[in-house]
Amino acid sequence: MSEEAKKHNYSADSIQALEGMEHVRMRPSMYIGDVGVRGLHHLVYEVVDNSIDEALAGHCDTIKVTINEDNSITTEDNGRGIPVGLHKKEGVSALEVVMTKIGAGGKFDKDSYKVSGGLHGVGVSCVNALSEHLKATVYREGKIWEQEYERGKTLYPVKTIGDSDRNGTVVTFKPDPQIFNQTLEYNYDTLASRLRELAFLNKGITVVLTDLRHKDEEGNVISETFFSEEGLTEFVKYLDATREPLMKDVIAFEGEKNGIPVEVAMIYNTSYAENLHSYVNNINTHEGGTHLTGFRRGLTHTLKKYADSSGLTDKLKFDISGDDFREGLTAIISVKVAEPQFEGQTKTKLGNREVSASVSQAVSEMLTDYLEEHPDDAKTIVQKVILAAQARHAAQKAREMVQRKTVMSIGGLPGKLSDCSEQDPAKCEVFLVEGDSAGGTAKQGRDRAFQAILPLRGKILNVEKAMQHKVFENEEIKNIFTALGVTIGTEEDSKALNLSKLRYHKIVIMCDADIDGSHIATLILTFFFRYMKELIENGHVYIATPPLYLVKRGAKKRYAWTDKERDEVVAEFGDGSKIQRYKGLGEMNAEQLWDTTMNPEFRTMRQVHIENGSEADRIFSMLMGDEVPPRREFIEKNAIYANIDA
Ligand code: 0RA
Repeated sequence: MSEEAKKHNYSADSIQALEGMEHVRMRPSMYIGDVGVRGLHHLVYEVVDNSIDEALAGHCDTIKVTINEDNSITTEDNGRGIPVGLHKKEGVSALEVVMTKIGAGGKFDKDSYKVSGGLHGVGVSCVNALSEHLKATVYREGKIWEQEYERGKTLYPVKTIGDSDRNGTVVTFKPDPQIFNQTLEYNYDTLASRLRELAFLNKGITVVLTDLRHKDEEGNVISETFFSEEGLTEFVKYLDATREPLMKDVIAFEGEKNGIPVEVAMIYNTSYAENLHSYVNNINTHEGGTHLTGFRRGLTHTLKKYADSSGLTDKLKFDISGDDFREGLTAIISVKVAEPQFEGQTKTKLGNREVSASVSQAVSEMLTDYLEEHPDDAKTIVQKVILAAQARHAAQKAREMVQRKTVMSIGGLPGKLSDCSEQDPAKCEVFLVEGDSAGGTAKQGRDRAFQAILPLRGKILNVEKAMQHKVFENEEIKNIFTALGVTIGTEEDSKALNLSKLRYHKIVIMCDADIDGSHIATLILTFFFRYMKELIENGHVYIATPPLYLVKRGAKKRYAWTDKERDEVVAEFGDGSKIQRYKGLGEMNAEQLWDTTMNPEFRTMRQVHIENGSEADRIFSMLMGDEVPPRREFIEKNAIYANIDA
């Protein structure tokens, strides 16, 4: 308690509440992760999670989220409504307690576990503390109740503003610019993919997202409704929409095992990628944990037993490894845990030991039944697993080759790499440049002290469609591995990257600013996403943004990155302006490339990060898979989906 507080003899609890709210404002990232784009969006998830809780308790079936014109957010649900009666201990309305007391968590009774939860499950009071203004409207007990706040401070006691026979909670909040200093603008797609994910994870709930900031081309309001009747089964189908399934049905399980609610859905497809997405209390556990271990164990066990008893593996001369059972597998594991222990770097790894057995049992049960009832599918899976095992043996050899080359560092670097002289990786950058000619320009233009250039020949291998050993045998890919100094774990079941010898902390993809260029950038990104995900997760991957135009008039010249910028420059320079459109990096000379794209003082680079793992997986499979039309449309619409300027 502060001295000031003691002097005024406030009640201990109200001081704690105040200090709690103030603490959130002083250390916001402790509560919402960061004060950038992520934290901003996290506020929405925090409120929505409370509505999801109401839905899971059986009191709510519709949640509406609206991005208002001024980038404030309104969420609305038809749950019971936040209680408004007198909170005995605090002496004020329960609504006020929920909104202004950190750790009140919304629910007062501890008997039901908090099933959903944001990054840290901190409650709406935290959103309130970080909003310059918030209004809570509660429909309950035949009346409409209201209270408003500024930066978490109550503006007036809870009042009634009318009668109503409905139930529910409406919260409108405007994030505080004093806290969110990076951006206050909500990204529709970011919210849409999280809300879609929530609808899949919690079937039967209707979630509506509306954007009132602008209209679409036809003048209609932008709005999407997410609703899933089948839950995870549908989620798997959605993720695999552009992959070719190996079986007709999604294999699914839903039930309780040792008191832990477990839901699993999976399907095999013809690809070589493993796509496991796991959730605990609706939180994506990027780093996995005991539920994922349980899934793997159950899967390997059951399939191994089946394969052995089927006789199909009798002639196999080598062991089948865990990985082989997961090639071409897309699966979602969702569990609900009363007191989840989150571990790991980003606190997204489930630590609760007991969960492993529950999931493993659920998977064994579900798979055993399925294999018995679908002998044809069972045979297809086993054959696929055998093929994977054979390919893995070939890949292992190829991988060892890459490894050996990486280990011998002297003379081991690829001949095409123009290395920098600096030795400290934290200060070094490497540009992956499309084509030898642009590579030449970049080599001349760079600052050789800390910038290295690795030219790549034309289109690099599409790893989405290639088997692992082909990937490791590919010259360009081998060059990337050796140039970066990255190796892959050789231990069974671990394809973990070893980044300790990473030679550059900034890896910059530099391609032409046209459709072909973005296709190549996407191929490289796909490779990083599937084979070096940790590089992206650790923020090492960037995309260079070369300008599209050079506008000249007399001695004046200026670069433009968009059509709008170009028009503005032309307007400023006036009649007689000459516009040069850069069709590729090759059209720039070394000095221009340095000035616009490589010089850290003036360039803008986009740092690549994975916003939503399952959505990223779906997009890469769509972009790089067999179906051409959705890919073309996407590339034309988005050029490259990376964000955040760096
Ligand atoms: C505290 C207790 C109860 C519900 C809620 C809070 C609640 C919070 C939010 C936030 C958004 N929508 C919400 N809906 C409900 C339990 C209510 C009861 O026991 O009647």
